[in-house]
Amino acid sequence: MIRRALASVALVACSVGLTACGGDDSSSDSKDLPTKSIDITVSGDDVTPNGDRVEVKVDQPIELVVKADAEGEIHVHSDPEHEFEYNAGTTTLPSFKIDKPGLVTVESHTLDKTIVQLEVK
Ligand SMILES: [Cu+2]
Repeated sequence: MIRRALASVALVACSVGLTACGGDDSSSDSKDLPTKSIDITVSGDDVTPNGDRVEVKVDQPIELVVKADAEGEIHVHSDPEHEFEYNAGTTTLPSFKIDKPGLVTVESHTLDKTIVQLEVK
């Protein structure tokens, strides 16, 4: 098992984000849309998936389920952006929605890797 010190989040700049990290979920109608659950596994320096595209619908609730061997942080490059912390073990992150079509990157700021690209339609 690989052990490494967690890099400070402050060292990893947002690759495309221009504004400060964080932000609240904007609530909008999501009737009829089932929650899209995405399983993420973090092990040492590896993350799975690693850059895959995942199709979601506008305003569909998206839930990230993170299984990790160490705590870390995930960033969703939507507008507004979302930043989530997770612990070692399995963490179900609060669901979020994206209110316009486009490609939204979900990345690990801890590992500086792209996890998935949400193809919002
Ligand atoms: Cu970021």
